[in-house]
Amino acid sequence: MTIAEHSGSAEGQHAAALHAHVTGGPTLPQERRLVTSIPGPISIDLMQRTTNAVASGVSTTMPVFAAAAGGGVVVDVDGNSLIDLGSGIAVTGVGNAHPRVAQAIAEQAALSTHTCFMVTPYEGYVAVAEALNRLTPGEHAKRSALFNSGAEAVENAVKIARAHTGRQAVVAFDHAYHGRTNLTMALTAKSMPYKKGFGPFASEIYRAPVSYPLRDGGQSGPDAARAAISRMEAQIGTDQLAAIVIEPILGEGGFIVPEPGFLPALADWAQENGAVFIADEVQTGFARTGRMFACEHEGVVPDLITTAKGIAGGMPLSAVTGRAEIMDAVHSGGLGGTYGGNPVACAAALAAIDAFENDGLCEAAERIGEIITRRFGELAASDSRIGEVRGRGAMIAVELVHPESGEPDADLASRLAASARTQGVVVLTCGTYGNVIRFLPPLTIPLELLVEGIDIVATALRDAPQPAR
Ligand code: PLZ
Repeated sequence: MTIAEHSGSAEGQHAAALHAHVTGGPTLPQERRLVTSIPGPISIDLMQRTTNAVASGVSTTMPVFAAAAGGGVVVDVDGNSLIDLGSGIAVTGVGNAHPRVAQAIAEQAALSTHTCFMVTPYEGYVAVAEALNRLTPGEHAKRSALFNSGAEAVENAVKIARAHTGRQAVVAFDHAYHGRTNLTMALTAKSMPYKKGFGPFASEIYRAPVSYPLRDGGQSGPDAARAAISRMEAQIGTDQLAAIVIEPILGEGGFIVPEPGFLPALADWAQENGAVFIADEVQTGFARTGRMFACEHEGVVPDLITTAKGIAGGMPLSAVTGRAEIMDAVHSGGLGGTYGGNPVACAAALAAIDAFENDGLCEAAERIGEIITRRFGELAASDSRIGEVRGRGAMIAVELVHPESGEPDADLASRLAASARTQGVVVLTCGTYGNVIRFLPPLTIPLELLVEGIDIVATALRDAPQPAR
């Protein structure tokens, strides 16, 4: 039996995926196909094993086990092919198991899986650093250091900023998300589920208000920045401030796009006062917003930029990149970690970065954004449960509200997401109030599949019972 003939079964899908990896040839059939109910019987069995074996604090969005993924689909162990509108939380921008990434991983894994850059270094790490120094905003001299996760990158950016400034205080914003480690929990704004019961948190972290156009009474960007700055001046004192950490679009907090002028005003103020401006582009980076980095939409040049997620096509890798004089302020041996910049992850990153630069993925992100924004923008005109459609490129959110009050409607968001998921669409929610549906498709998703996926979400919204008046 050929792979094509066999492709109805889970084994066949798996074989087809492996075949694609080895040959760089055809990817999985780009279709939504349900052959069982969701979840199917094999997933249900695996979920039972999960309950017995995996700590219950680790939850899953969908009780559906993946067997293979690529282009715009995730194929589950029961042979269902789901439309992927989440990219494993904004990671597989180049597409899951991208053939060139998979090939680079296989080739590097056959040569060496690990030596530790701090023991016997290897070229791949240096090449990733060079690529990041070249691609990130600003023409100044830069250095990079590599780590494993987004949280680890943010922690290290804070360490570097403190070493450089000799100051301790760090400001993060309302609705921020920076990770789950102790320092990054302190930076993260939302208590449930990230912080509850896990304190005490790292000290010398302060919070400032952010520009949230839907919910801050229509403040302009510069006005919102002035409010944040006066908070920082009053509560910290500018000579105590080591760094400002901000996501150019606040991701987990609800894809909040600050009003124009907010980010540049903060960056200018930080520079005038000797504080390090850190852009956390873990979620927004690598073509996701239609530019290589989201800061570029407003011409903001951060002192330090943290990256992860999209950087390596799904391999765990993260980085801090920034001004040479800030990065080099740390004493020798002050930064590192056993696995940081693992050679297999670096090989994956070099292949992924090549795809970001040469496969038209920024343009793809813009097209994706136009399609989603148009679809939900039209709906919003006649459905007052849509408070706002916002975002940039392939990072678009629909914030759902109670029409009368404008209050967040988290229940509607979770019902919509649940309905779409049982129909074979992987869709995520987010937001401080849990009332935001977010779209983060792989940038390689075929557009027909994207349209089919968002139609299912839009129809679920149309069919969701309106609240009693
Ligand atoms: N900074 C801006 O978006 C990770 C979190 C999912 P890690 N966002 C997804 C979850 O529930 O854990 C993220 C981010 C921004 C930092 C991080 C942290 O990146 O790789 O998850 O540590």
